[in-house]
Amino acid sequence: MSIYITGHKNPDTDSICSAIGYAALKGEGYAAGRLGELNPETQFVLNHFGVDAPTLLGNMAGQEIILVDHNEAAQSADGIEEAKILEIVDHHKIGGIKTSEPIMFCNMPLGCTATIVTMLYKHEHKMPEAKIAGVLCSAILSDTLAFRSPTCTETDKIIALQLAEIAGIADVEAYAKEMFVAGSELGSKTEKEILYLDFKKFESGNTTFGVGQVTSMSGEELQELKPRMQQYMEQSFAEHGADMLFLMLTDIMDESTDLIYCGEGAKEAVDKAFTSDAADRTYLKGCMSRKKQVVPQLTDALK
Ligand SMILES: [Mn+2]
Repeated sequence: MSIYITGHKNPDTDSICSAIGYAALKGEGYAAGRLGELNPETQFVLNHFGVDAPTLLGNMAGQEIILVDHNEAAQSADGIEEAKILEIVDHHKIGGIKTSEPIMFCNMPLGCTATIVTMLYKHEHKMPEAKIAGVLCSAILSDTLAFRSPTCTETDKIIALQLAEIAGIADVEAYAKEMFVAGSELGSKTEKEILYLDFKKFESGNTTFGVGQVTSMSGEELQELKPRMQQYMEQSFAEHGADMLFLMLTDIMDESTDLIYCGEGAKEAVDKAFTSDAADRTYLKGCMSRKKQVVPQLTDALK
């Protein structure tokens, strides 16, 4: 019987891929486990590299277990309090798990657990085989938003690029984009669901305005969405309870936002708020933050 290595419940790509990568390093007697269904992004990664999904684990009471990408009982397997934790490899805050004996506990403030797993390979003067390198690299790209997240360190980037080379990922940027597109489920959502994915209302003077934000790695996906959302916002305008509606279509790869809007006075507000040189005044290069780069400007313009 194998000792299972598992990430957290509601697993993300790092939780699944770090378990797979660490089980491959540990070798015979160890297997990767998971505590929930694979999300579409992770499914894409495993298909891409031809790697099997880890075993779905039940109650782990009385069993030996290794935790990756988490160290809190609330996020872990049912029965974890009665399980024997052998090791923990993680990059989160220390969350209160106690053990009765000393264990290998490797926690580092890096962007991804898969980075630490790769460091453990290096510690044994090894590197993962191609398909394992591929899933570990994918986890780093996922957790760091392809090196764009403020949590990403130089170490994450260096290791991801080393793994990419082993895995034969020629263009890391292009691969990350493909992975994020596969993982975003915008295609299956209604216009209303998309508008309310991340939507907040604000007030300035006597004007109530709503600003939604959709973030995507795919400029094409956003351009397809643009006319659909414009039409939906105009048709359903009355039901949103705002004088103006704005929707940020934020392209992570291009580091820009395309702003669509409707409501009386919205165009004037946009013209006043943003001094974009682009022919289309709603293309905002460098704009990715609603909180810092859109709401204060609109608030001022509407005063
Ligand atoms: Mn992680």
